[in-house]
Amino acid sequence: MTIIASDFWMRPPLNPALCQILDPLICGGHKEALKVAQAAINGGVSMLQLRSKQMNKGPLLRLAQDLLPITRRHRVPLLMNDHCDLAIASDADGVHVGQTDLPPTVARQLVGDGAILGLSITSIEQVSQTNELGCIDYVGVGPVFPTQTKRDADPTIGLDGLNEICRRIKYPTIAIGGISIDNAADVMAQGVDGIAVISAICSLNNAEQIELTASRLRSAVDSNIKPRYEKETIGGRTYCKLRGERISYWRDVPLRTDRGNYNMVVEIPKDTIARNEVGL
Ligand code: 3NM
Repeated sequence: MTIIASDFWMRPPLNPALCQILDPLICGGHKEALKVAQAAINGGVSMLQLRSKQMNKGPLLRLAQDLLPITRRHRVPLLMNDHCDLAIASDADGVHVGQTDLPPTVARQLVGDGAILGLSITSIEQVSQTNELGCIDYVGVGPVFPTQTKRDADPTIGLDGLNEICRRIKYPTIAIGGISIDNAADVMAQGVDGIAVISAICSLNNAEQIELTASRLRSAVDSNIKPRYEKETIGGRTYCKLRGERISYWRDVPLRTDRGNYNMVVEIPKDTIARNEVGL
């Protein structure tokens, strides 16, 4: 891969397809974590999150600093789990916070507008207040299935819970918890934008296996992803559907922003859609 020098220092954009959460202790230490990260990226991991509940901040900072040349070279964003201070100190590309960490609004103030900010949500009850936040870039949703990796995980939401959250949340979604090559396609079928794994990759002990597993997971994501927004034309009007549900009118007005190009979608109240359908 050829990259130009200025790209090397630019923050890569969010690509939620396949998130590798790197737990250095599960990987076997600092050096092994670097090897796991390289092999996982070679296989198709599109974002990396550094997470350790046990390690001290000094060693975590050094690992983040050693990971950045690898992730930047491949234009894969590196996020810190929980710790805004480490994200800032290491110049990582963003931070992922949970429900008991700093509130997302405060995390955003700390890491700045250019950083990627993710938030974990664990139940349908958290959806409406999350939709009101203007400051996050994506949500991690789970645990979908039972997991051995997170001891204090909330109750599992299952595929049905995931499906309901995806239909109601307005942010890109990354499913997490017990995801492997065996269930990745079923998870994607619920309408998520990507998946996050720890043990499916970190527990493997050679680079070839890691690369192969990452590439299989990535294929499962790419071949099962559903379009987030779709157009539907009824009676001369074009509506915008979010994951199958009509939410607004569709306008083909391209918007160029520093986070990418979008089509403009005009939010309208649901009863207006209903009235239009019956010709009022
Ligand atoms: N967060 P594995 S589940 C870190 O539901 C984490 O928020 C979860 O590990 C959540 O892929 C989880 O090995 C552990 O199951 C995911």
